[in-house]
Amino acid sequence: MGTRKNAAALTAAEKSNFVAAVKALKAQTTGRNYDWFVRVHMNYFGTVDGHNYAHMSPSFLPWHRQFLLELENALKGFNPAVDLPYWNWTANRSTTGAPFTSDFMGGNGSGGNGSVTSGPFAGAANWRINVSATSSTSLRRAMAQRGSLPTASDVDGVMSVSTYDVSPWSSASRSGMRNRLEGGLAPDLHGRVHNWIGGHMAQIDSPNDPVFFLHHCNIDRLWSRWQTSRGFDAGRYAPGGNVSNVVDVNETLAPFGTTVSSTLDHRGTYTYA
Ligand SMILES: [Cu+2]
Repeated sequence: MGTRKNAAALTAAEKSNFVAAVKALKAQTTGRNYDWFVRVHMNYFGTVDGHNYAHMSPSFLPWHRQFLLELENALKGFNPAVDLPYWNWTANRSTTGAPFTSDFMGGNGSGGNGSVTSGPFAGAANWRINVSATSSTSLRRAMAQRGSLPTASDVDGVMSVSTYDVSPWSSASRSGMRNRLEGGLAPDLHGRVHNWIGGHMAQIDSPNDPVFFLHHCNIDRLWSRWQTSRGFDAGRYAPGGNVSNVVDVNETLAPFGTTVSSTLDHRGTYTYA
């Protein structure tokens, strides 16, 4: 059983182990390597076979939960002690503090939307962008230029919404927790953070930036917090069935082959510290 920790609380060894495993997955040349995860996120950004599996739909949360779990398992193949850390952006709000330190995620891009200049992912020689919506071969960030990070009271407001999701089950849903957490509805906890980092994080190939996984781990932690107070059972997901083109609780999350219901209770696989 894994324990996912706050990135700001990791030891030096935990940080270097995580970076080493991520780089080993990037260097893997076959199978589900790092770039496979980038490609899957790009391919599933919009509609596939009539379903919005990954974004702007109820299955945004279970799809990304499974996406993270499969990457975490791949990292554990290199070092079983590695767990995904989460970035709590309500507490760590600086472009130079955790997790953006030179021993972990590295810092900002240079200039307006330039290449990251510090840390293990700076420059194409250290971290080459191979699968992308744009032509840059080095990781780019443009931090703190677009919008602001959500606050703890923004989070509390979303956590207080008891309905998981509502029709039309999209970015047009006018109430429900999921759309407020994902970003179609204020206060938009998830999308704002992508835009605040900018660069690759603001594109459909956002997993090219390893901080993607720390951000989504925090989104998953917030869903887990919501589930902790309301239940991990299938009845706390919606829709329960028979909505065409929407992934209901018993349907399969492509391309993973797991059902939504199998992702709901993660407590036998990992917990949050
Ligand atoms: Cu995202």
